Amino acid sequence: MATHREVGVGDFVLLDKIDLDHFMKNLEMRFRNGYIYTYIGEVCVSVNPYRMMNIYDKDHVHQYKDRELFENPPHIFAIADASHKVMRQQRRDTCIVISGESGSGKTEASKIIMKYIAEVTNQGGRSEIERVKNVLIQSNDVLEAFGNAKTNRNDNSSRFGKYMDIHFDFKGDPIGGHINKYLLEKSRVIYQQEGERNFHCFYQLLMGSPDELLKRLSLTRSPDNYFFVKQGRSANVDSVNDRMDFKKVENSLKSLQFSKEEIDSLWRVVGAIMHLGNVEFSTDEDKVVIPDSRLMNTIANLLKVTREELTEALCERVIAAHGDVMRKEHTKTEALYGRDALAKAIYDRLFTWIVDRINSAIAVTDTGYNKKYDSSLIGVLDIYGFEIFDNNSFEQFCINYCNEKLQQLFIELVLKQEQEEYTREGIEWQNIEFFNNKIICDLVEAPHKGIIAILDEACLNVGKVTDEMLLEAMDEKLKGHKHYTSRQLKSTDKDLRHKVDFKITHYAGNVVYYINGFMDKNKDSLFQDFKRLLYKSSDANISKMWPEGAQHITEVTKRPLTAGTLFKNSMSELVKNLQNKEPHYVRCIKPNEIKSPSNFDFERVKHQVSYLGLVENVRVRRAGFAYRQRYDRFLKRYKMISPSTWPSFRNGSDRDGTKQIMDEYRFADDVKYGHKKIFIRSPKTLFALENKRNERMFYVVTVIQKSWRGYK
Ligand code: AD9
Ligand code: MG
Repeated sequence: MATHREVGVGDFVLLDKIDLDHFMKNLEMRFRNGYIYTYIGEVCVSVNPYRMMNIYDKDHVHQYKDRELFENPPHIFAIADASHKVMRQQRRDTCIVISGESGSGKTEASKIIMKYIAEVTNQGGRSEIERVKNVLIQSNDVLEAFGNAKTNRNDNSSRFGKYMDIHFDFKGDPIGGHINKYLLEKSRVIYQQEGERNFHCFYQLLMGSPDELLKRLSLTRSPDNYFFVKQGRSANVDSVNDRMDFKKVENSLKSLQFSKEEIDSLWRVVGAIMHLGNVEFSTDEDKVVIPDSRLMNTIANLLKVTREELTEALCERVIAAHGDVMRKEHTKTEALYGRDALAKAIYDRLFTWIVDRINSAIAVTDTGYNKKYDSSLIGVLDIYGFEIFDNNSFEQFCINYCNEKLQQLFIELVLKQEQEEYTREGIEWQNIEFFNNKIICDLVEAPHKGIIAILDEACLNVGKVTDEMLLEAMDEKLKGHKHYTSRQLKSTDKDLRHKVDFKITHYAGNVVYYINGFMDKNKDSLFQDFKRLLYKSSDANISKMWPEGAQHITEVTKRPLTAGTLFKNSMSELVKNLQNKEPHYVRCIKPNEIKSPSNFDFERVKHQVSYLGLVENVRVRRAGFAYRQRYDRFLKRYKMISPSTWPSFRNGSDRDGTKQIMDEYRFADDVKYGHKKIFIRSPKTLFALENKRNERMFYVVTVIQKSWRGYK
């Protein structure tokens, strides 16, 4: 058994001294002794253990079910339970925001939360609820197969953002849900850095599918034969079992009510993409041609389009000018660009289609028990973590911006609002300084002069604006911004290697972005020809993925929003959505870069603790108060511990009743009385109150039992 010292404190608020040093000592001691969770009040700090922990079984579920946070050692189950309890008892929508850098354990945390919720619900064993629970859990396998990949940070890195609402009926049982996905990193379909892989599904298909399916898709088992999946030169990953995962995904697809035809379409699209990567172009009398017509046959068969039309769409485009329709042949570069854009787009549409299909399997129906209008929900946010690679492009820019937004939300909800509450309640308060990253969010998203706006403007003139010109425009508008540097502005900066690098000082560290490709990825355009081609596919599922292909070439389309602006809008919607719910936080920390269960890289962890603002979080909690509650609720819970308030308090307001209890127990020094709420400084006081309440409950139950016995 570990002694108290080895365990450290389970809530950082209880530290003797609050500074980075003491925080780190406590965190390290707990990690080294196998305690991966620690609270800051109601925030759960989690350190990735990089090993299987024996703390998620049924006994643990039982231990945490319907308990208060402080009644048990810190655990993510307690956060899930708190969220479920608020939702069930107060009928309020709640959310659990999981944040932390890439590989810190967010996705695992979200799965543990879902597993807990599945374990504690449906005690009545209703079959429809059981189905919903299975579907919610199995959707993970499918989403991870198509949306996760091995990166140099994490063998199972989420390459899309996921926000999942789980709806509950009045009994607190899950009746359905909805998944929102954010920006899939589709550039991975055509390119992977050294040491990385394409999305898992490609390797699962190659390694795990039966011979018969592989033959139908004209594929061979070896990833080395396919350009789109071999570039990272790391198809085999120790921690990943593609063969088994393929079976898991197939089972899950069936449970999610994908029909046989749909599953068939899905793998055909994945196969077609791999073949597409092998398409080469050559020139014949200045005309771009595809020498390998067998390959074209294969792809056309898989996508159920004609070989002629597929070849045409890859080698030329149809343009409409002044009402005339003309054909224009591609150059070889354009053809290659088109091929890659097509592969990315097909995959992206496939992923969207999969999410839509899952959503229809888990949709809350408006019949019988499952009435949407009286359901409440828990939202679980698991998004890609902050990341820095050797080469950072538009995707990292979006991912890191997303993490800035979440950090901003944390500051707003946990630090700022907390301070504002003290002011509102008339409680004396000393301000705590913390770094507010709003300035970085503005750098990216401000209208007209934020990076996304400047990029959008450049994209209006794609082809005319060069990378250098774009960077000049950025330098012009962002000159003097503390968090922005470019080579032009500061040629001595050793981080900036290329002429077209720029650097953002993010809340979590410096990231150098290579601007090459930003405009292209932001504009995200695809030749119309491809859209029409796929819309005409005789495969109804594929055709459905391309509705705009129905449009005639001469129909004028509005300029679509850019990828950057769409992402910015979706982030702003996400934040608004989360703000309307009672938030619960899990802050994940990555202990080391080598995926080791025993290595605690002190400096790396310290860096994360600093940028996450965790010490400030403790200060706000402690300089403030560990617990606050409305007087009416407080009295309802604790009135049984004093004869003057039990069974009801008649000598004044709820505030007077609360004061009566606290005075009686000599807790007055640890308490402040706000306008509507009581504020208790130390969790120890709360423990004492809870203990009294438990004693009293025990006494009451014993008396009742005795009286029953007498009755018999
Ligand atoms: V990313 O931003 O999507 O790249 P995450 O999601 O933060 O990242 P993930 O949950 O995928 O990280 O965790 C990375 C790996 O750490 C997992 O694949 C597990 O091998 C390991 N891990 C994380 N949390 C736990 C845990 N609670 N127990 C055991 C864990 N292993
Ligand atoms: Mg993840």
